[in-house]
Amino acid sequence: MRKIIISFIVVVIFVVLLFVLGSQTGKAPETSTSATPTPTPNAQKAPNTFLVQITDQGLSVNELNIKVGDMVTFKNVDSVRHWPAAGPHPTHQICPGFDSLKGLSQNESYSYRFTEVKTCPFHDHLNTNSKYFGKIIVSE
Ligand SMILES: [Cu+2]
Repeated sequence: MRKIIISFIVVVIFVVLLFVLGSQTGKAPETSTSATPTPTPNAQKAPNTFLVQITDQGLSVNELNIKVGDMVTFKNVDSVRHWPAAGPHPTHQICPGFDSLKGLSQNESYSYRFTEVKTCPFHDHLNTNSKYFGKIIVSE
C-alpha cells in the first residue's frame, strides 16, 4: 500500500515537472522573436492633430499621411467660403462623415477624426478648382 502511494506521488511530481518545463519551453520562442519590438495598442503614442489651411492659393497640404485615430483640422483662411468633404463629389461617400456639411467662412475650422485604415480623397464642395483637391492616407 505504501509503495502505491509513493509511486503515485512520484507520478504527480513528474506530471507537475512536465507541465512546468512545457510551459517554459512554450514561452521561449516568444521571447526570442520579440527581440524586434512589435507595436501594441498600449505602446502607441497619443493621436495627433494635423492642420490643413485653405487659402486663396489652394491648400497648405494636398497629401497627408496620418495614423488611425489622428484628427485633421481644416481652417479656412481665405475670404471666400470653402467646404472640405470626402470624394466623390457630390455624394462624399468614400469616407462617410468626413464632410463639413456647410461652407466654412473666414477663420472658421472643421475637424474630423479618421478611425479606419483608408485613403480619403477630398475636395472643396464649393470650388471645383484642382488646387482644392487632396487626399488623406490613413494607416495603422
Ligand atoms: Cu462635393
